[in-house]
Formats: sequence, structure tokens, C-alpha cells
Amino acid sequence: QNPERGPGLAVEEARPEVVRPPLYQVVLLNDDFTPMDFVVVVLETFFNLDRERATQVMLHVHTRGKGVCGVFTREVAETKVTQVNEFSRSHQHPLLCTMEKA
Ligand code: TYC
Repeated sequence: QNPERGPGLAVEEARPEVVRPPLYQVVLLNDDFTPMDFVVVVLETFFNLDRERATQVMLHVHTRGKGVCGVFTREVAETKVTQVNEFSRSHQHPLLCTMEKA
């Protein structure tokens, strides 16, 4: 018997428990040296943005100082940050990528 559920619901129903993982914004920082074209390539390559959206995000970062590339679970965000920073360094650009809890 289950009085909490009112009449006609004597049987215990399984209530699927949904747990949402914490999300993290992956953020790109502006600098004075990284070429705009390189930043667009980074956004296309690692964040699957099309050229138009990548250009918008790059210009936002250029004018505002930083901008969100995407929102991911912690491990995915950490991987993106590492990949972008290693890619930038391997091309001798100072471009920096970080993450913030969303
Ligand atoms: N500010 C850079 C320039 O004028 C372009 C740039 C944009 C660099 C976004 C980094 O995350 C960045 N060449």
C-alpha cells in the first residue's frame, strides 16, 4: 500500500533518478599576437563550429577579451583545453584556453 500516491496507485513505481553532471565552459582568451585565421581554425577543429560561427566567436574574444567556445562535462572540457593549448604551442602561438564551471 502506498498512501502517498493517492487512490489507484497501490504499487510502487520506479522513478528514474536523473543526475546531471556539472558543466564547464571552455573559454578562449584574447592576446595581441595569435593570428585571427589561426583562432578560427582552432574553433572549427576542436569545437566543430562552422566558419561563420567560428568567426563570430573569434571576433567576440578579440573585442571583449574572452569568449565561450562550448559547454562540456569536466573530462571533455579538460581534454579540449589541453588539445587547444598544445596545438597553439606547437604552432608557436600564445593563444590560451581555460575552463570555468558553468
Ligand atoms: N587579438 C588577435 C589579433 O588581433 C586575434 C585573437 C582573437 C587572438 C581571439 C586570440 O582568442 C583570440 N591578431
